Amino acid sequence: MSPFEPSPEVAAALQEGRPVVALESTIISHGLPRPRNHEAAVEFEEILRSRGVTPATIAVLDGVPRVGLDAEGVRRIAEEDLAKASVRDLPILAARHSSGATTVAATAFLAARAGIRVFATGGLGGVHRGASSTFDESADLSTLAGCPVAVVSAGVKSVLDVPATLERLETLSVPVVGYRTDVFPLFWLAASDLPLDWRVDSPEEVAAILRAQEAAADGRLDRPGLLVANPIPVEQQWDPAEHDRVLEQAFAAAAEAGVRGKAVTPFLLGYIVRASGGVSLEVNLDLARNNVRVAADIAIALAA
Ligand code: PSU
Ligand code: MN
Repeated sequence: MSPFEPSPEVAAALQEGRPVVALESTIISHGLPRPRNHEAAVEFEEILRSRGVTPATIAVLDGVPRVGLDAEGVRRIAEEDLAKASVRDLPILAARHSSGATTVAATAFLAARAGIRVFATGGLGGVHRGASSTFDESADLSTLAGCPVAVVSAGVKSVLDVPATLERLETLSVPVVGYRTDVFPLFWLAASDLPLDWRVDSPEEVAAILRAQEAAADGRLDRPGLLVANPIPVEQQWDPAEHDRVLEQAFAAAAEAGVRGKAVTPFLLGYIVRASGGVSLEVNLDLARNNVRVAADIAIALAA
């Protein structure tokens, strides 16, 4: 069995050197409520197609890692109760012929092996608050250290320990660039007080960095990716006071419910959507669309 199966559309685009952008499925399956999740999955693909970029939504269906889904595959990731699958889960799903929605880590892993160099998501996983005792740090970080993919993300969610996440990315030698920003963005909010070393202002600058990374790697594929931190435009961000208030409630609810491990992120996201009266969901969709657009521009620059 092939380790992954590119769709005919994705295979043709890669073969011909046309731009391709990978999209993850955990955000659809576990990060957004139904039925908006299906609309979002379709819309992200449409944004890419409207710019001449081939979408490669990635998921494991019936044991086969799929790179690029058809309409039925997109429906399945939105409507079925799929396992949340990180890199370590891929062989288990394959052995059991099971399906799973891929996290940023698993999506980046499969994208890199398929030859896709640009990936759009909402927010990268990171170091959870309290990680110094729970050890809860997303495999998104360590995986990016060994997968040559540019991940366009609106930073990481403010529910995480954001300074610790940036420290870990430094330790793992994953470069971080701010896209038209000097500070790290906070998912629903455009800016944190955490400065970044590097700022880029155009997709061509990102493409140049990706080419330099490739040139420096001597053909190796087990090399770091790139985190492109792309803030939501400030006029679209969530009200910061409301954000702080709802987050505090969400942490209290998670503690009370005793949620742990990989259930934490979906729990907090679901709670926050309800407690914000849906406002956080609209912001989440806006920042994800914004990331898809920037990823398209980068993929086009890279293919040029
Ligand atoms: N951030 C979001 N929405 C999400 C996720 C992150 O705003 O749905 C998902 C991504 O798939 C990410 C995963 O890879 O959560 C990280 O989960 P964990 O912390 O369990 O590694
Ligand atoms: Mn975790």
